[in-house]
Amino acid sequence: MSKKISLTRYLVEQQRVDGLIPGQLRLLLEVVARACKRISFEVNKGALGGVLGSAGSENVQGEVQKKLDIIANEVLIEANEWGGHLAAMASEEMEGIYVVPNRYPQGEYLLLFDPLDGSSNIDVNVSIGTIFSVLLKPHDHPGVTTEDFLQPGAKQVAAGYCIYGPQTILALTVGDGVAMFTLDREQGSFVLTDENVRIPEDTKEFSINMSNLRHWDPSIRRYIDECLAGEEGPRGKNFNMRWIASMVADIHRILSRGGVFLYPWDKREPNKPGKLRLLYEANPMGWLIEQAGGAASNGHQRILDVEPTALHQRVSVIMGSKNEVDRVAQYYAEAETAG
Ligand code: P6P
Repeated sequence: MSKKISLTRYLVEQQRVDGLIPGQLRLLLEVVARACKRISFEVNKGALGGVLGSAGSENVQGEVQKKLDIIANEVLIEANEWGGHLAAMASEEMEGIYVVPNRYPQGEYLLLFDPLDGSSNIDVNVSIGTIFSVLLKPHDHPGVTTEDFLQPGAKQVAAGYCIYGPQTILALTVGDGVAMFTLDREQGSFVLTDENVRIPEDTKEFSINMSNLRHWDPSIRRYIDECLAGEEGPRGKNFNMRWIASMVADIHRILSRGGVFLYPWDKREPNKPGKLRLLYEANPMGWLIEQAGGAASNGHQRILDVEPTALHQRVSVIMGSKNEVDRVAQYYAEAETAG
């Protein structure tokens, strides 16, 4: 029977070995994991816990909030505000930043999260998840402001997600590859189940919402049409398609077996670069994908190099198997050259 390595032991050993995880960051990650465990238990109650359905309110994005959106957000705030490792938090569910109250010690980290991604799937029992990103607060001034959060994804010091599916699995990177931990419900702890996640550079599986086809940029249309043309077409191979409408679930599949995920700009909202949020969806997922050997682009540049200008700004997302992401970027470049 192989020895079970808990998340705590993994983080302690990573801290001891390579110093990538200072004590305060290790504490923060353990608190986030405990909050995700609590969210998992709430999600699993479903109708029995009275947690399904709409909360009768809208979030800053103008989206109807589900009861579990609000529960998950509150769990993360309450779990993280007293520990002394954070200066402030930002959430998809809150318009402004949440500064740690004065009654608690202030730390040096900033925590950003989408507390429950894929909310439209909650009421139909399809996988959903929590996405989180950790930044260091700039040290050049006292206090903390919204501008402190506006750092490119390349500045993250930790990123991960917790997927609430048939298993509850935490995926994590601190810049030394991607590790995955499965929740052992009998012990109530996360156990290391994959410590070297790798994405194949090639794939035969793409992930996009096909109902938006008529709205896409021509470069996206060209890429998908070639996938659909199969082995008779220019790609010379047949493709499969998956779309779960939960970014966490689609990205988890890609980290587990390869693939390419696309949520590109489309002409339904021409003034918005895309649907997904840069700071607490695309950046953490983009770093995980890169750390597993994949690529993450907005079609024109590396997602982690995008300079943020607003807390809830959106971005076009193409991420997964490197050769497919590069091909889409090549099509955008060819279109720009052709003018
Ligand atoms: P659509 C969930 O609402 C989300 O933000 C992502 O998790 C998911 O990939 C996407 O939106 C689904 O969008 O337009 O297919 O419903």
